Parts: sequence; C-alpha cells; structure tokens
Amino acid sequence: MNTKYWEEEIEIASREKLQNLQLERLKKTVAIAAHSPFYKKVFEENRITPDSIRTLEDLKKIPFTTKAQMRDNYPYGLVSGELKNAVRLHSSSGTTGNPTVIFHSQHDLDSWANLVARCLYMVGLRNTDVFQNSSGYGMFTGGLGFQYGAERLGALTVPAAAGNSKRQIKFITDFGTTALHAIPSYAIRLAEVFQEEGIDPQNTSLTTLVIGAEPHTDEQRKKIEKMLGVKAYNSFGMSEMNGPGVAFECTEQNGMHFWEDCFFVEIIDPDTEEPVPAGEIGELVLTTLDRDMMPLLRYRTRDLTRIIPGECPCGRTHIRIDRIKGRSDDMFIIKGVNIFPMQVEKILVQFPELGSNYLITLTTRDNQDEMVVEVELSDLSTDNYIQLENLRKDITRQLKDEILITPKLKLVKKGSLPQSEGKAVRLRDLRDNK
Ligand code: DLL
Repeated sequence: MNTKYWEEEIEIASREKLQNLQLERLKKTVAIAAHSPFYKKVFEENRITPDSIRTLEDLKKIPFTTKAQMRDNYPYGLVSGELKNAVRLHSSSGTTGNPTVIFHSQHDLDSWANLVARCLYMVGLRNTDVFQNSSGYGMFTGGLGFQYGAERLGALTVPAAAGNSKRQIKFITDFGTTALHAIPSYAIRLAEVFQEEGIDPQNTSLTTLVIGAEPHTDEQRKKIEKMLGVKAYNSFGMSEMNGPGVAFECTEQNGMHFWEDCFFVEIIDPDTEEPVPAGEIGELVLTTLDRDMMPLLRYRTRDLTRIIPGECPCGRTHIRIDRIKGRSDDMFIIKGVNIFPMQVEKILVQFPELGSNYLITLTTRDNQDEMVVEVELSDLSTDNYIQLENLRKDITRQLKDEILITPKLKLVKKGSLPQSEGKAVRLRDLRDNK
C-alpha cells in the first residue's frame, strides 16, 4: 500500500458522514457507559437514559466528568465492561494521591494502535521505516502506545525506552533509525549528546521526529529540527484518551488533526463552562467514541487550545487544534497577572546563548511574591561578565514585555538544573500561601 492516507474513507470523509458516524458511536458509547457504577449514578441523578441521546447536541445533557471524580472512584468505579474482557491498564503521570487509571479491552487496544498507525502514516512513515521509541515503557502510554502503533504500521521498531542517550545514538546509527519518538525536552538533550559525541545527526538516517506529551513552543520545535536535522511533528494525547494518537500534525505542520471518528471534541470556557466562539481558546473537553471497557463522557482535560478554522491542504477533514497553550492548572497568577510557563519559554528559546533547560520558581520574600527564572547557558555563551550582564538585562526586558512583570533572572551553568527522565518540570511554586 502506498497511498496518501492510512484509512482514506475515514480521513477525508465529509462532515456529514463523520457526524453520522459520531452519532452512531456516541449512542453506543453512552449505552455502554451506563453499566459503570459512576455513570449509572450520574445518569440516574440527571434522568438520562441511553435513549436521551438522539443528536450530537444531546451530549450536552450529560454533565462533565472531571479528573477528581476519576480519582474519587478509583480504581474500578468507571469501568463499564466486564473485567474478564479487560486486558491492560494504564495510569496517568505524576501527582500525589490516587492516579487516574484507564482499563482497556482488546478492542480498545486495537483501535488505539490503529490510530497511532494512522498518525505515523500521515507524517510519511511506511513499513520500510525503522522507528525508535525513546519513551518510558510501562504505565506511561508513550511507550506501549507508540510500540503497538508502529508495529501495526509494519515499521521495524526499536523499543529503546527512556534515557541512556549514548545507547540511543548507537541504536540510531547501527539500526539505521529513520524516525524517532521523543518528548521535546529529551529531543534537545539527545541533540546535545550528539554534539558531545562529535556525531553529526545529519549523517545518520534520521529524518522524522515525533514530539509530544509536554507543551513546547513552535520556536522550540524549530530549534529541535535544526539541531537534529529532521522534520518534527507535534503529537498530542493523554492517558485518559488512550495515550498518544489522539491528535497529530500532518506534513503541513499547521495544527494537529483530531481523530473525530474516535473522539468528540468540545472547547469550553473553563469558568462559565459554555462553548467558546469558533476559533477561540478554551479548555478541551473530550468524549471517547470507540472504547468499550471504560468510555469517558465530556472529560475536562484542563488543556487549553483552539480549533484552527479552515480546511487543511492535506485533504483530511478532521478538525485541527492549535498547539497546547498550557494546562489551566499550569497557569500561575503572580502580582495579579496570569502567566503560562510557555510564555517564558517562547522568549528564552530565542537566545542562542541559552540552553533549553529552565526552571521557574515562585517564592515569598518579605510577604511579596517573587518569580525567579533560572536558565542554563549554552556552549555559545561567553564567560565575560559584562557581556553576560548585558544578556541578562536584555532577556529580562523581553520577558517583562511578554509577561508584564519583571522576574529575577539567573543565568546558570550548563547541566546545573535538574534534568528529568520523563516530562520536564518547569514550575515550582513555593509560595507561603500555597
Ligand atoms: O502524555 C500521552 C502521550 C504520550 C502523548 C506520548 C504524546 C506522546 P499523560 O501522561 O496522561 O499522557 O499526559 C497528558 O500531557 O493532558 C497535556 O497536558 C500534555 N500533552 C500531551 N501531549 C502534548 C502536546 C501523555 N503535544 C497531558 N503538547 C495532556 C502539549 C501535551 N502538551
């Protein structure tokens, strides 16, 4: 097979056809969800029966599902299918307390693998490619999610797993890896190790990079592309919606196609909970349409994005979302100003004298909130004090223009900030009132 699409009929389906499919699947999904103790209660309390859903609009009769509810009903409260048919579980990353756990049937895993294969095919991967996965394997869905997807595509997979950059580079060179999956902060780290090892990534067979699982700016993507000599495609997903394979950039690199045959997308104002006007930024709310072990209805993701209006030249009809601006729970308020770590990153990445690792710390000093930004210098920086001081002032000024307050900026030595194995930690809030 060497056509442009993995599943042409679905990928370029007309809106009408897509919506018909969504409605058919939504009805089925709601009927399945009614078997879980959690949704059974929600439906009873709101007088909803599966018959209440006659149109896609009717979905709005169902209340939102939150992460807190998933935690409160841990571990089995949202399971709708018979447990004997469950074959795997994954749980979400980080945080304290109960994790959110998702259970999958074989059907769910097949559907997920197909979606990931669809994404990889979309960015040009074929069964002749060698796909290396530098994700952690285990509960994190970036490992097994891409593994099964790339196998479904028929690529030769290298399940390198996280860390050990020298070994990653050896695999890339020895096996002729053509496509790599990495989280953006790790892609940068790997590019640095290439430099340290004196190997030019341009001389390897690597041409495609898939980056996602954490927010990053377009500037960061361009930097990664340049450092590794690849095209880098943004990949969005979350454990609650399987994992990777939810939305993915096509070769136009202008927004991520959201697979609407498998997910119903709403974008709401997080405060009023009303839909935002077309094209405006709001919180992504998602409903699974092709899962039978543990469907989720109107799940509040906390991720902020917008739908990109207009058609995509690639011909796919599934809507595109903009890169994630941040999570509503990542946003911090300091001196009355709302700030996302991504706004800081957008400025820092423009200075070649800076490396990619940075950390924002919020503290209280003399009853005042203080914002400290520590950023590592790159090999291109000087050790001339006056030049460094000028650089610091210049960056501080630009940060002030972007975030409206003046942070305390510390330029630190390369390698001195903590380097996380998984997703990068960009914010520490140590304020007294926290
Ligand atoms: O990060 C799933 C994944 C694995 C996606 C590999 C892509 C690649 P979680 O650990 O549950 O799942 O974290 C999900 O990560 O709600 C977003 O806040 C963030 N996120 C995921 N992809 C992107 C992206 C996986 N491309 C949470 N850009 C989500 C920005 C992202 N943020």
